[in-house]
Amino acid sequence: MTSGVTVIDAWARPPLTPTGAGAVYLTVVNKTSNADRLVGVKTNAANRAQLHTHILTDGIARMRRVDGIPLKAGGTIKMKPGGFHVMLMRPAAAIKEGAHFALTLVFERAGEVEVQVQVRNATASGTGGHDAHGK
Ligand SMILES: [Cu+2]
Repeated sequence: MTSGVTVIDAWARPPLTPTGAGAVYLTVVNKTSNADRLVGVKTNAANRAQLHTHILTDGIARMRRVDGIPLKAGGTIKMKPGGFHVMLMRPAAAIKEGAHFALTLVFERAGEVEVQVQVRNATASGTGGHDAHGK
């Protein structure tokens, strides 16, 4: 399905504790000439998935749930540590390093876009991967 809205570089951080929440980071690319809006997220890999952002309040980063994330015509949404992310509440035990799972993003205009998410090391920065450990 070529909706004109694609998702690239989707990866997840597994929960730091067995009962904790995981987070997904990805980049949405809008190749259409229409503005859109990311309004929801679905996955079988967690009890619940939510769109979150980080807000700096008095020097302390806090997470807050958002109803939607605007996507400009020809624009991108970059989800990365410290900013927008998909929060996985009570993720499945299978969410561990090296695994993959399916995530569906719901857009107001483009509809549903499914993406495969790669689970990386919890301490990975998001660039570099395993090789970044060596020095
Ligand atoms: Cu969060």
